[in-house]
Amino acid sequence: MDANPSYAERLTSVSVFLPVMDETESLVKTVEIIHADCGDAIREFLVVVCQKTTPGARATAAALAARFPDQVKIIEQQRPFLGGATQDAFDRATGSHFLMMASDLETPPDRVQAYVAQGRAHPNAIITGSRWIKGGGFEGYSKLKWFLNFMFQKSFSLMYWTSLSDMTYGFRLIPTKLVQAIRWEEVRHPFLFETLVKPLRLGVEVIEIPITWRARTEGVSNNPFLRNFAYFRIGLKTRFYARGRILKQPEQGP
Ligand SMILES: Nc1nc2c(ncn2[C@@H]2O[C@H](COP(=O)(O)OP(=O)(O)O)[C@@H](O)[C@H]2O)c(=O)[nH]1
Ligand SMILES: [Mg+2]
Repeated sequence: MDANPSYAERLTSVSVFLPVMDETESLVKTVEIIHADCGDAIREFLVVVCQKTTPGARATAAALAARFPDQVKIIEQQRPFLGGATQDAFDRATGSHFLMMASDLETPPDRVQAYVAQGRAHPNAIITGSRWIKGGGFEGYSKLKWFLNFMFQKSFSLMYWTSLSDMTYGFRLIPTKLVQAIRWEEVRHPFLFETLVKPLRLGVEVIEIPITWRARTEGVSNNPFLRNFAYFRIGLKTRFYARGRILKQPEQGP
């Protein structure tokens, strides 16, 4: 495969993606913690709401936008589901890097400063959270999901011949130009996996940092259990894609 162009020479600013369905206190806490820990590095918080977002969550987002008018931007989602919400935010991001996370505290905001530090040291890489390496973990995850997740990670790390331990956790920092160059397909949760396997196929460096996942206490998941099996499709397809099918624009010849 050809060498990749550089997607970011430096980390200058971060666009933080916050999708919202039913989060209120969790959303406020997320923004407050990131703002206090590494506010200088944050260009914007892209708060994405959709038709199903509860009135309480919408009011909370509006109050945050009033409190942090220069940073909090509210986006009305056009494409469907979580993957669609992320893609809508990709189109609007102006920071050098894009931070994918959630607003339900299952992507702990007090770890964002670690992403920023790693991103500064490795601006052209993806920094991704791992629940499977030393220092990371699961709290309140179902035993069955834990086992299936482990098997899934092992199968795909073999298939992609990579030592990565967690390819499905949607807590990751990616150069914005990279996410804007890729042709995305999934609109539901498997999109979280797509944002890892497509860059991997392009040969982008991926660095893991340990994160402990803790089950949310506010609101409910929007990903029913059986939908987890849909993750296979994008993983299998992408494994055999050539570069030209992953990128939006064909690359210029030498
Ligand atoms: N705007 C928007 N946010 C969503 C959508 N689906 C999920 N989210 C949010 O994305 C985050 C992750 O989703 P969640 O349902 O917790 O999935 P899980 O953690 O994989 O079970 C949460 O903060 C949700 O509120 C969606 O269709 N639109
Ligand atoms: Mg969640």
